[in-house]
Amino acid sequence: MLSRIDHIGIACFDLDATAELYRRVHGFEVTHEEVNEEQGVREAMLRVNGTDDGQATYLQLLEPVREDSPVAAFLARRGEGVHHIAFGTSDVAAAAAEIGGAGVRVLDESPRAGSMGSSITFLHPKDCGGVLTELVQAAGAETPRQ
Ligand code: CMX
Ligand code: CO
Repeated sequence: MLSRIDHIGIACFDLDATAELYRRVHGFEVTHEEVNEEQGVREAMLRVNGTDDGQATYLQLLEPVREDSPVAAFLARRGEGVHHIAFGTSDVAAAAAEIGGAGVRVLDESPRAGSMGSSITFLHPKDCGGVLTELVQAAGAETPRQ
């Protein structure tokens, strides 16, 4: 049901400086940038492998755009670093229902808008071994089961 790693989310204070670090040190380029007001972040996607067809794997750099956002709280508490891991699925609502049914807290009542037209939801880190976990249904190649 969770079939691949979609992205790893990394919290940072300065998106442009961190993107430059990943370009210089790792050789990864920013392939997409957007602001997600609902999540309170400016984000850059750095494609690690694959093509933008819904099957690629990315690093997602996250800079808060407001103080009352989850990433701002994380940075204040823990500083910069890995914030979440995101698994790809062909049906995020079904995956969330199944995982929620097993007693894991799903943090969204229904899927929300994620990067590049994807649908996303989050699982509570305290129910996932200390790892904030995101489920992603990419736009495009992955379509919901009928
Ligand atoms: N990873 C692991 N643990 C985390 C965490 C994270 N990213 N964020 C918080 N925690 C832990 C804290 O360390 C704390 O643990 P202790 O009580 O043992 O110290 C506990 O969770 C509560 O922390 P908090 O600072 O009080 O945070 P909240 O409970 O207010 O919020 C969470 C935590 C996960 C519910 C909230 O961050 C959330 O709803 N996240 C989902 C949305 C999100 O993160 N959006 C940004 C990314 C957008 C994108 O990927 O597109
Ligand atoms: Co993410």
